[in-house]
Amino acid sequence: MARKKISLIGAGMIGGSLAQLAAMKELGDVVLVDIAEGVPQGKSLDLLAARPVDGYDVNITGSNDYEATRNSDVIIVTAGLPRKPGMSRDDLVSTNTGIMKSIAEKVREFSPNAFVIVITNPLDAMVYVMQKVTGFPKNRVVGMAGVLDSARFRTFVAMELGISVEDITAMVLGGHGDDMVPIVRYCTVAGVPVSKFLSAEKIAAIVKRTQMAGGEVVNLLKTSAWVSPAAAAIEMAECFLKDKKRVLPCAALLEGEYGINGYYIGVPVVLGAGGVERIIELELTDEERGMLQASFARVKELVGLVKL
Ligand code: A3D
Repeated sequence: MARKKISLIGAGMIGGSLAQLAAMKELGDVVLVDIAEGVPQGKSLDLLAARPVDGYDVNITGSNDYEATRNSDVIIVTAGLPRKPGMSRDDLVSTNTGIMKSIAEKVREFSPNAFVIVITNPLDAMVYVMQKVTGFPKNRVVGMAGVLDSARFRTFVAMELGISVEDITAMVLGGHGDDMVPIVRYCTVAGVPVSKFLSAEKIAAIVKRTQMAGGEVVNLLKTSAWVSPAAAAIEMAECFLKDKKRVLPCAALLEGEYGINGYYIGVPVVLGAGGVERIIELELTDEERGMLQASFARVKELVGLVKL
């Protein structure tokens, strides 16, 4: 069986971590593409030299040319500018729209059958641009945010309780902004609602920290997180490549679900070989629905700034 091909557009901090994870998990051959000359080539050479030590047999190529990505099975896009301290995700819209548009044209030309995962911020707008410009069916273009936001929620609950992160499940919906919607009712500790373990005040504090977690890292590191976003996107790629059919919160194009039409926003989806195979419509309380609508209003505003 021929190896799968995973192309990473953007060989910066997240791109490098994606390459390492994809190679170590032997998901397929890895191609790193970036406009910065030498960077994708240098990162791939570094990773190639780790193979004998870590023991994995995939090819890793770095290039400034999209020819190297031809016929990719999976494309993960991180190209763009990261957020700097004090910079909102909105500031990034116009610059990253231009970048995303040029990449989408190359993706359509070189890998017309690929499953595309977008990470570049502002996420809900950038994944929208990718789908519009490629014209790919909605099941093949998805945004990574909810897996990371939920992982952050799970991390903070686990830290508070001193219980394994593996036993905490969480579901963060909505746009990837400070008004994202962690659904507390669906957060469990080995299947038991988290409200049986933590006070309402503690939970509220964890919700707030989750919503601001991206900014917390930016303030500390002066740039955005890269290890956890990469891990989250690789989990999504793995679902597609291995047809796992896992239920993960992802930015998916809604066509009436949750009362939203024609926009990408974070919702639970089934991810398998068909990409986004199904969108799961959870029953929400009035309060949760209100939070989702508020988050959607922000997404709509961001997408309104997109000029294609
Ligand atoms: P960074 O290390 O700057 O890497 C971005 C790379 O993109 C750089 O190497 C650039 O040279 C490259 N690039 C710029 N323009 C192009 C182009 N036209 N074609 C190809 N490559 C190009 O950033 P990063 O890896 O830390 O972050 C990447 C993106 O992910 C940013 O937009 C972040 O805001 C975003 N991000 C999203 C999340 C989510 O949860 C959605 C989390 C963390 C970061």
